[in-house]
Amino acid sequence: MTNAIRIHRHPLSGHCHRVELFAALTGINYETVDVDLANGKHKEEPFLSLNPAGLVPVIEDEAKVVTDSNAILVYLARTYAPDWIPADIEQEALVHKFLAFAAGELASGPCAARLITVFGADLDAARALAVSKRAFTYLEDYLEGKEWLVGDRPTIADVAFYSYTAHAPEGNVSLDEYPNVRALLARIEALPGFVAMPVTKVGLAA
Ligand SMILES: N[C@@H](CCC(=O)N[C@@H](CS)C(=O)NCC(=O)O)C(=O)O
Repeated sequence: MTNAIRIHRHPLSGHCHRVELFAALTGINYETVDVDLANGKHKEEPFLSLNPAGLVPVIEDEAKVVTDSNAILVYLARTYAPDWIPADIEQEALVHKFLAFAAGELASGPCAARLITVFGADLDAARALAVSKRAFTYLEDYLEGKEWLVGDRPTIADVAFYSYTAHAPEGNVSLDEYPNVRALLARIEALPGFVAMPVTKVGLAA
């Protein structure tokens, strides 16, 4: 890597934050480029040439363009921080399971709940809260006796878990009943290089 990686993002997007967090934790040289989602800049050129899906985050690493937050985590880890994906195949499979969990349950649970309170999205709040409860109940049980989601050190699974979980209260999702989940958040926040996403004072975070 010679030049800084460019992370095209929105500063209040958890999908974008997980990419920035990973770059910060691993010492990858990066700069952020804010995309004006409110004025639709992600649905027009030149952004659509980077990502025809019209979604942030996107990274540019020299001539390489990578889209989708979890795909970006895999790309950055494989290229610059291989310790963050386990070499053991069963453990790697578990990492992919938790990336899918972040793209599934966490996206339709706490992420959706927060889209309603932070951005006024027209989504089903009751469903988002129910999905969140199922997701965090599962994680709470899974994390019993564990320090990290996979193996004995942080991986990209923990990074993908972090942003929408930490900011769940903004979407009226309480983490009070999930001490193991909160302990994992605290472990991630204690890692060298950790960067936070700004808190929006809405929901239970008001
Ligand atoms: N699967 C994608 C989802 C990304 C995503 O939903 N990005 C949101 C911001 S959090 C976005 O760009 N929304 C703009 C829109 O839907 O028009 C990823 O993981 O990167």
